[in-house]
Amino acid sequence: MEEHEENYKKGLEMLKQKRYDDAIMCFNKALKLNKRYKEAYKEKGNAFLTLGRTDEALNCFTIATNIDPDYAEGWKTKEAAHLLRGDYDDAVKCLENLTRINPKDEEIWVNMGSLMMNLHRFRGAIECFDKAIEINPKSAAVEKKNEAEKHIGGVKSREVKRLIKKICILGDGAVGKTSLIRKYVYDMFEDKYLSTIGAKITKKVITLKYHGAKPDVILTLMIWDIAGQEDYRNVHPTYYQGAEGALVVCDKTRKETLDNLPKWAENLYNVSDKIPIVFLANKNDLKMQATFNENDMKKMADRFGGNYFFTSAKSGENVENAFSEIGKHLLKGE
Ligand SMILES: Nc1nc2c(ncn2[C@@H]2O[C@H](COP(=O)(O)OP(=O)(O)O)[C@@H](O)[C@H]2O)c(=O)[nH]1
Ligand SMILES: [Mg+2]
Repeated sequence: MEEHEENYKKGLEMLKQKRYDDAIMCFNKALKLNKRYKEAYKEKGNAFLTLGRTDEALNCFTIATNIDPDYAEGWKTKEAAHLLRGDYDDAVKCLENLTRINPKDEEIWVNMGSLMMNLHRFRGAIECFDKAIEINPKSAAVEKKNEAEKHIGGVKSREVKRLIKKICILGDGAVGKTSLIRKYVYDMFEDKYLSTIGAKITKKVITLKYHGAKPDVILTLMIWDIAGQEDYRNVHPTYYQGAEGALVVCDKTRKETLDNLPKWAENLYNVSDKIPIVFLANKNDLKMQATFNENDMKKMADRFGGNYFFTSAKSGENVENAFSEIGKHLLKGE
């Protein structure tokens, strides 16, 4: 094996052991020996991405795809980096390259169409879905195309303002975060699971009508859910980056989850600005097993100037209200 390959292999091993800085060093050595080593650029980018250093990651992916514009893996990782940063238009461009490289890949067309839907580029989305349907007449794109067509029919000439905002949902394991999102949203955003940082993104579109006084608002909430590693000391900074609001959840049947709420909030504020937080005491349907009361919750929320709700992902109690409350905060500056 040549020396640059050896360093590359070593770098992969370091990645496996989660020694990201060491991995970057190995990839750098490999790249010194072979300046056009696209795989090494891609993996170096992945290491940066995992460290939350998205600018440097993007730089690596860009070099990799410049070296070889037909390098599909390079475009895929670049797309993920753009999604993490919320550069959705740039993510679409990566997908365009992937469709150029693999024009017969149904999944890429569906992904691109779905992303365009999120950006309210409905006509572009329909074109993508058509391609997917051409490849596979039974594609999931059939349903999605119908949805896109409905949007085009519905918006017509009224002026609308379109916004995309990221919020995240925090709290100890098993308090009901994922259940709350499921209750609120059915439209999973491509089930976009970002394994490097252990997050899952779900999309919900809310339309707010002002009846002529102001333009209507179509607000797309990108809801980030933690998957695994539900420990406030262990959350990837990228998870918080760019969020404009947060739901911080505890479980009414477990007092310690309430005691942990301030830690979640403080941990968030270490990375983000002082974005609005709404606190939730979930599982309010289990009245007999309650371990704290409204006063405890109010005291906690007051410390952070946040509102609070008692919710139940089971009965649906206050679920809509909790998300609307965050929505209201998000629109304040608009
Ligand atoms: N009774 C009741 N159970 C709930 C409620 N929300 C979640 N659960 C249950 O609590 C468990 C953990 O929920 P999950 O959403 O996975 O929690 P997460 O780890 O915070 O995402 C699951 O068994 C849910 O069915 C609720 O409001 N009431
Ligand atoms: Mg969960």
